[in-house]
Amino acid sequence: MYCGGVLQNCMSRIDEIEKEVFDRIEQTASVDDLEQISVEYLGRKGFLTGALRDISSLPKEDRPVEGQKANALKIKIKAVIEEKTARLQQICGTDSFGIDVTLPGRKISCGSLHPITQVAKEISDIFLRLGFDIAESPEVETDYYNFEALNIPKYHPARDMQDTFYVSENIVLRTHTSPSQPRVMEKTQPPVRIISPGKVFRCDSDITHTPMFHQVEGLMVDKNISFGDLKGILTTFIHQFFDKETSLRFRPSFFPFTEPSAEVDIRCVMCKGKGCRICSKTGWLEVLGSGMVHPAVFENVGYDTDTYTGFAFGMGIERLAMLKYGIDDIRKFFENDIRFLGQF
Ligand code: 2NM
Repeated sequence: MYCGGVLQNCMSRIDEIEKEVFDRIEQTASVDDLEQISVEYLGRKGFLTGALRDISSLPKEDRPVEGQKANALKIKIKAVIEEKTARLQQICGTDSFGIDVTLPGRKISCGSLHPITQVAKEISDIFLRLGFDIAESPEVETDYYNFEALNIPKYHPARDMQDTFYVSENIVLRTHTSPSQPRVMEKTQPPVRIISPGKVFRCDSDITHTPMFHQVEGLMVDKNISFGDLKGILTTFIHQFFDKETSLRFRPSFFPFTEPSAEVDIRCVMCKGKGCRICSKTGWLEVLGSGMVHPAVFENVGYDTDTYTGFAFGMGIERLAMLKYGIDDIRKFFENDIRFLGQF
């Protein structure tokens, strides 16, 4: 029976395609190859598309059977390629958008406390363990609490426009955290044991001074409080904040609000007393000011100076943080460089 070249050709081509296409799919391990096979067989100029087109030249009665066969094959090739593509993408970790889902995730940095906040907390914790409470007060303060109540006289250089930020004639940005102390004493009778951490402001700016910095000041008032109590509390503090081997000395000084007054020095943390640039060759570093509260301060708040005595002290948080961590420029704390801040 004459079967015609076209029919013969077309039927054998579909069978042939079926035979070879699945072998090719089976043998490849690449998504790109699968894409290529898809184009070769199912694309507009593909083998199977060509075979389907040729069906129109078959005898009418054969067309439905051949057409179905070719269409079924087309669907099957498509499904097998899709399945294998998905499997390969899963193995090599690329999703359908080409994103490699096996890459490690990007780190979400969660931030940390500012070193000054950390050191303020460390200082506060030491005094909290020694029985002190925390007393805070306004950053914008009256001339009375910032100076007058603390026995700082009208002509004192600290009150000069050059040193203090004036908001108005009688309102200043506090130059120390001491004003919290007459504020507390006015309202509470002894015993008083408080520390006051916070921001303070002075017209000053160089490598060791910023116009805003932080202080912790402390006050202890009761019957029979002596200079020995001051030495004991501050020695304990220094040994806990630095380390137990740190030597310290109390050096006579002057503050309007204390009498007698003493500065506390520690052995230089850099040269251990040999003398270096950090301690200006003295072997000692000044870390805080202190003294027995001046009777004039007690009179201002209505305390009986025959019954009560007390000591007070003050320290700069930036300075302590710089000494503890070996930081040479105070401005680093305020530049907000994450490479610096992230180290603490
Ligand atoms: C210092 C040094 C010495 C101090 C005194 C007072 C108060 F209110 F009780 F009088 N508060 N803080 C004081 C004493 C502060 O800072 C260097």
